[in-house]
Amino acid sequence: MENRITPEEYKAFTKESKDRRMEWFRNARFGMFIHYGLFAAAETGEWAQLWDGYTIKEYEKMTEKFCPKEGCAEEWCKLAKEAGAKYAVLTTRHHEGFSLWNSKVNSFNSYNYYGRDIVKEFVEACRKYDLRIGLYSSLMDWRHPDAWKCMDDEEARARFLQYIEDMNVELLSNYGKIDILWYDMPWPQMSSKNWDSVNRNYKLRQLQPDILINNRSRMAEDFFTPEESVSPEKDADWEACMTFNGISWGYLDEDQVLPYTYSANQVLRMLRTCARAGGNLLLNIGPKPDGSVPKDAVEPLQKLGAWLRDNGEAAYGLKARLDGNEVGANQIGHCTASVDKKTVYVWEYVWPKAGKMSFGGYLSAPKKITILGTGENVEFEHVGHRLTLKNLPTECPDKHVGITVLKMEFDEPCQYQFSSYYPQMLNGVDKSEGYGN
Ligand code: FHN
Repeated sequence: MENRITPEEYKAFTKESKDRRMEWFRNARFGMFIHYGLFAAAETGEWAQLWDGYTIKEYEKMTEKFCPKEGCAEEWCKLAKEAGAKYAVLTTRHHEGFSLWNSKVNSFNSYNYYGRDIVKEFVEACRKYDLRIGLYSSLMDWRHPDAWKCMDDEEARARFLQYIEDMNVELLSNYGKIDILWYDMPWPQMSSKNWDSVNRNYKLRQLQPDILINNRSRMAEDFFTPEESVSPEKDADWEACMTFNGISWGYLDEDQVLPYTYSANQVLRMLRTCARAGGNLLLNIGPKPDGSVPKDAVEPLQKLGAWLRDNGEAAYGLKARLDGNEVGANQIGHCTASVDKKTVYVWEYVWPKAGKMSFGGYLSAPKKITILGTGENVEFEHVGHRLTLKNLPTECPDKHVGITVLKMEFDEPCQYQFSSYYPQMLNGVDKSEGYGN
């Protein structure tokens, strides 16, 4: 491979442009993951080939049931936009090894079977709906003859790494500007050295100088990817990727999976955690064999989008990366805050019917409190460390999902101390036990 680079040189190369490249991502907050592939036709999850024990030849029969309808990518992106997503990531080739584009490297592809370049359709739909574009690329492959031999056969490893690289070069050369390369499942190689990630990623970055690469080629790269749990990375960019049901990334029968499908409220709680801790949520849909969006996901996404259109200020954009007790709310709500902490957004999950509510621990008083979704002013008083909101509407002001955001504006950064009336809770408690923090 020409013009190789050392890990140290590569790190310096990516560091220099990182903040510029990451700016849109750090403001985006919410993306839609789309797991589409032959596995949709199995209707038992994207690992069907392995878990259900198909041989490669038997699994190829899925091509008979897989039937992408015209415009399916447009359906995904239209819904993503309506849901308030700012970017979308498509599985261009999952572990099954079926490429959703007109690949000259991998003949097992959607163009050769159906005359459809689905990656092209997806990219065009993203641009139509003003979504940033992410392409998912599985390192693990259940078809290629060298995919496992490469563990202990140097020639097989060279061939397999070249195969993966050549497909990624196609993806990053033939479809215009791509914003994210989303690697997945770096099996069987257990190190970036064995994947030759530094040099392969360096080559790909020269094709797309602004691209963001996730941490799944066994290197930290631009952002971490906690999966199926919204677990913030303390001092790094991160994106939590979540199924819509806690069971499968690939399509499952939309009627049977409905009881497990997250509600808009559950998704909003994930989004609030991301906004408070400086990360993104990549929420997945698993389209049906014909590419249709599974109906169990539609209503929650539509409600989510309606809520974000009224309250997105509390979620999108750079926010203070708050931890512990820097800024708080109460037991029935949690908050996010502007970077300068002069604006605090309290996301009240349950609305008090008594017409009043208080927040302890506020050492400073806001100059103004409004209901974000309606702009309505809120009466309040500040005595000691306590904010008491008065004459509140007895009906929940948010009509989308019942989560009302109170926007509190301060002249100076908000001064807050949890349990300020009981400082001994913080001072005297042995924090090693995890209390008082
Ligand atoms: O094995 C895959 C899985 O099918 C899915 O694509 C997720 C998405 O992050 N990644 C791998 C499991 O970590």
